[in-house]
Order: sequence, then C-alpha cells, then structure tokens
Amino acid sequence: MLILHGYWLSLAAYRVRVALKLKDVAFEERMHDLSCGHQHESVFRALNPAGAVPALEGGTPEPLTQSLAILEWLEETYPTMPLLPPDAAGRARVRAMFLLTAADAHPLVVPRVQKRLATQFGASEAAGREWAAHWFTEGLAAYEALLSDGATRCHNETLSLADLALASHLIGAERFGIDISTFPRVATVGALLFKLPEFESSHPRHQVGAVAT
Ligand SMILES: N[C@@H](CCC(=O)N[C@@H](CS)C(=O)NCC(=O)O)C(=O)O
Repeated sequence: MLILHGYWLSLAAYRVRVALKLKDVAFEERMHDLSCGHQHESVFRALNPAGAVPALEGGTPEPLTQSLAILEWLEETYPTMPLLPPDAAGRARVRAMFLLTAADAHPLVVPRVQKRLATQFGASEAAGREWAAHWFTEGLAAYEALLSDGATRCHNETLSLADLALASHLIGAERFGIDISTFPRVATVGALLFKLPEFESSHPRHQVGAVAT
C-alpha cells in the first residue's frame, strides 16, 4: 500500500492526492502538521530531508518527494488514466503549465518562505498574505493567457497534470482572497474541474485536520 505523507492544507499534496484518485491507486494518507513544525522533526526528515510534503512511501526503495517527480513516477507506474499527452509538444506544454504553479508561484508562499519574510524582513501576516496573493495572481494571468477560449481543460480538453496544478492554484487563490472573475477562462476550467469527485474530495477542506482559514 502506498503512503502519501501530506498535510490538509498542502497544495503540493493536493496535486498528488488527486492523481492517486484519478488513477484509482490504493493509498493511505498520513498527515503531518506543518503549522506545528512537524516537517522539521528527524522522523519526518528521514522521509524528506528537505522538510516538505508530499512524500510518497511504499512504491520505491526510497520515499519519493516533489509533487512533479511523484506524479511522473505515478504516470509511468500506473499508465491507466494518462495525465500526460501522447505527443512531445503536448507534454512540454502540460509540464510548462504545471510548473507555473509548482515552480513559479507556489514555492514563494510556502510556510518556510512566509516565516523567513516575517523573521528577516518583519513582514506582518497581512503583508505575507498580500505577497502570496501577488504571486498567485501572476500565475493566474499566465494560465489565462495560455488557455484557449471555451476550454474545459488546460490542454486539449483532456485531463492532465496541468489541471492538477491549476486546481491547486485555485485553492491557493481562494485562500489568499483573489477575485478570479477577471480570469474568465481560468474560472470556467476551474469550476468544471471541481465538479469532478476526485478534485473536490481531495480539497483541503475535506481532509483530516482541516480548520476554517
Ligand atoms: N516543490 C514542492 C513543494 C513542497 C513544499 O514546499 N510543500 C509545502 C507544503 S505545500 C511544505 O511542506 N512546506 C513546509 C515548509 O515550508 O516548512 C512540490 O511540488 O512537492
């Protein structure tokens, strides 16, 4: 049985949770309370020396880390319900859209960065939230420009890793109080994605330990 090490609020764990469900892979999830610093404990660092979720244990000799690496492994190991297109150009486009969130926006708002902004630069909680909203808004603008008019999915009307990233981005956007109505294509695709049970049931609000934010 695969074990997903996650946290209810983690957008990166969300991306992996959705893929496991879409691919109908059995897993159990263990939550680590990032708000209490559990990611810094030695037992957790043994799973991921970088001190971050997600980590996926049980399918490989060493736990897998980094949502994209985990998702690529899942893709190769459980090819049913493919989440990458068959053509090289399509795969490059999907990975680029995925990285808008996973490489460009999300890393700027994770707890360790927010904490550093506060300790090194004296950023208040409100300033940290504004910072996060800024980077997530930039990401939304990029998705909006890349999506086709009338699109129901990020790429070629077929579910892909890009949709997992966009859905996680939208969860963050909501949390940071961003009005997505100025991004109509993103709003349309997002609304359709969250109608899918795998996307909705994986939402942080339905996870163990969830509290209203
Ligand atoms: N780039 C990583 C992100 C990993 C990451 O930063 N995860 C966050 C939660 S979404 C975390 O565990 N942060 C711990 C911290 O910042 O202290 C991925 O896509 O998996």
